[in-house]
Formats: sequence, C-alpha cells, structure tokens
Amino acid sequence: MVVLANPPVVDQIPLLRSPGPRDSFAAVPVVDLSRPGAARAIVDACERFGFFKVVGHGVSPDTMDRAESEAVRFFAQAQADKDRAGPAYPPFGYGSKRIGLNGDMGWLEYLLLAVDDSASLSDSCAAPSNAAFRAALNEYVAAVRKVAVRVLEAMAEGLGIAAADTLSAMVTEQGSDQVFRVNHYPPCPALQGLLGCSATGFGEHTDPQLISVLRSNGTSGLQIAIPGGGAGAARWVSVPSDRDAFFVNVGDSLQVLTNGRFRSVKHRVVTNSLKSRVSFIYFGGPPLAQRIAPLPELLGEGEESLYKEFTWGEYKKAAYKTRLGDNRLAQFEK
Ligand code: GA4
Repeated sequence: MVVLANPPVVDQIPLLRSPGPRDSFAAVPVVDLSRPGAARAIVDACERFGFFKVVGHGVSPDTMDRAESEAVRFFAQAQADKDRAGPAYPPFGYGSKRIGLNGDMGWLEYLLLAVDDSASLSDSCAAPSNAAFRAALNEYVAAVRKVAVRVLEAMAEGLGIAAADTLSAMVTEQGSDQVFRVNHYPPCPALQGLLGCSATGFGEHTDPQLISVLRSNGTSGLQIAIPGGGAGAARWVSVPSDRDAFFVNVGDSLQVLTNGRFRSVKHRVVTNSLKSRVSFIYFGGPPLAQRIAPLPELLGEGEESLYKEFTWGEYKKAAYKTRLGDNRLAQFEK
C-alpha cells in the first residue's frame, strides 16, 4: 500500500497532473493590436479556441510592474491583516482558498473587486485600503479596460458588425458589471515529486462575462482546453506565460451573442511547485438588464438562436448557484 503524506492544507483541494513540456501550447494565437489585420486574427482565434494573446497593446510596463509589486506587497502581509480586507463574499474583498459559494477550493488567495463606470475600483470596495496599492490598481484597471474596449471593437469589425461599438459599449455603458480580480498562487512545494501531481490553483471553468483580459507575472500555470483530445474530447494545454502580454478569454455571454460562433474557453490554473504566480484579470460584463441574445447581424437567413432569452443579471444569478466546473450555459440552451 502506498501511503501519501498528503499535507492537511491541500486535502480539500483537488490534484492535477503536473504539466510537462509536451503540454505546452506553442501555437497560441498572437494578435498584434497595433497592426492592420488584428480584427481578422481575433475572429479567427475566437472561433478556433476562444483564446488569444495580445501584443502591441501600448500599456506601459511601468503600469503593470507597479500594480504587480503592490500586489506582492499586499499578499506578503500577515494573514490577520489580509483577513481584515475580506471576506470576498458578499460582495467583494480578500478571499483565500474558497471560490464562489458552493464549495470550490483552490490553492490561492485573491482580491475580488468591483470596477465602476469610470474604470476605477468602486468606492463600494473598501479593500484594499492602502492608498498606493489602490492607485496602482486604478491605473492598471483604466489601462486594461482600454485594451478590452479595443479588442471588442476589433471583434465587431472582424465580425462585420456595422456599429463599431456594438460590443464595447456593453462594458463601457453606465452600470456595466465589471469585475477585477488579483490572484496569488503561492508555490505548493509539498507536492513536489508526489506522483507528478500539482494542487489545483483555480479549477476548470468558463467565465460568464463577455471577455476576460489577463496578465500574469510570468510564472506558468494557466491551461486551456483546446479541441483535439480525440473522440471529440478536449485536450488541456499549458499556455506559455508572458508578463508583457495580455491573454484574452471569450466568455459565455460572448458565445451567446455570436450564437456559438465564438467559443467560451474552458481554462484552469495549476500551481507551480517553486514559484508564486500573481495574475490580474479584468472581467468585462454588461449592465444587469442587458439582454444576452445573438446579435441579429450575425444570424444567417433562417438561423435561430441556440439559446433561450436571458439578461446578464439572470445569468449571473444562475452562475452563482453553480459549481465552478459546471456547464453554466447548458440550462439556457434550447
Ligand atoms: C469565474 C470568473 C470570475 O473569476 C468570477 C468567478 C466567480 C467567483 O469567483 O466568485 C464564480 C465563477 C467566476 C463562475 C461560477 C461561480 C461564480 C465562482 C463560481 C463558482 C468572479 C465570475 O464572475 O464568475
């Protein structure tokens, strides 16, 4: 009998096979936002994977570095100090290991924050209270939201939608439901060598919003599910990290707006055994009352929506009743 000295702290966190070099997704689509052709490349990547990397975005490395070093400083505080910035639910603030409301656990700690109409952290989020950290996050959020807007405009162009702001307006309109998340995945050395396993940092899921824009400190861990696992199954591949780039995920709402043409990408994070990973994710969601249904311009003649009608508010409410790995769109499929 093999007895695993499973450290008690990880006993409620599922294990994943540690990624090896053969899992690396070298073919991740790269879109240079500063070049012509970006719109077509984005549409192509969204149709194939629901995922791509953005370079040529114009965000200053200083903005990224400042936010990152302030985040590192925040997470290096004593646990009691961090706990004062929580709990994450309801509705925003610091959280550790627990994800959502239905028992999902991951090897991470995080800040879940609301973004207001002017692309700053909402005043309703008292945490983080440190002025330098807040200022650095506000600068970063304003910059990343601009990237999200440019990406959504390019998507509309690539899809041949006449009004360039059809998609981007959904995340800039008054009352848009934008969320920002800072994740810290400490290394999990206890699992080193343990049958090639790593702790789950953030379990597999799709994002409910339109798009998510991620930037990390260059520590690997992000994986996406791509088609091609054989017999219609998906294959998990590791996304080579790049601290100078952004990574964009298509979310469930954008899949519906395009009537399934864009794929909402399943992704997860595997903890690194040696290095900590810090990531920032901006989630672009529409106002709660926004109707989520295929855009008429994208429906071919006689083509019907694959989904029942719903608003973003209804979808979000339903999402919070699910477990992370559930197929949230299934209950809205016709
Ligand atoms: C996934 C995307 C965002 O991180 C998030 C997550 C949210 C949470 O952590 O509170 C959810 C998850 C996310 C989807 C299903 C529900 C809600 C945890 C969970 C189990 C902030 C979001 O908007 O949806």
